[in-house]
Amino acid sequence: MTEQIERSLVLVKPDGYRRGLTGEVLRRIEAKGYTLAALNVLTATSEMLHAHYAEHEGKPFYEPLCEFMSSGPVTAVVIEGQDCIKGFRSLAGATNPTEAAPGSIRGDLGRDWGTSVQQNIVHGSDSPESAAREIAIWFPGL
Ligand code: IDP
Ligand code: MG
Repeated sequence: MTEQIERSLVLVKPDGYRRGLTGEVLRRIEAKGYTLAALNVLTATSEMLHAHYAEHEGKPFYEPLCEFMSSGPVTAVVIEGQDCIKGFRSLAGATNPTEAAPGSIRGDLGRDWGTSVQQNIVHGSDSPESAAREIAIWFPGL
């Protein structure tokens, strides 16, 4: 049996960047055993974010989410490894940082700051289809 290489798009969100947690997130990804295939620090455009979060269009947090995500630099990362989509979602923990389990990135490093959008440090693709779609947005040349 050979390893089935899967790719996921991870973002260290502006809150994670501002708080100096980028290295800690990358450390956890590497310690888990996934590899970094591409990495870029950038401030995303509104167009990129509306495309990235298109599935949430119409929800009350959609516009605040796109605004928050363009409020400062993010680190976009393509990670690789067997089942890394599911594996990174597990490393990240539940969406709500108050409820995310201790041991997870959001559980250990995140909290509710009273903002309208949950600031939960990281994004991770939720399916192979989402990963392919998202990687094309953040790394058009890859
Ligand atoms: P995920 O990041 O765990 O996949 P999604 O449901 O895809 O969660 O939501 C995208 C992002 O939107 C979340 O990471 C979080 O920052 C924000 N978000 C999701 N649901 C809510 C909500 O009910 N209130 C405020 N912000 C939310
Ligand atoms: Mg999601």
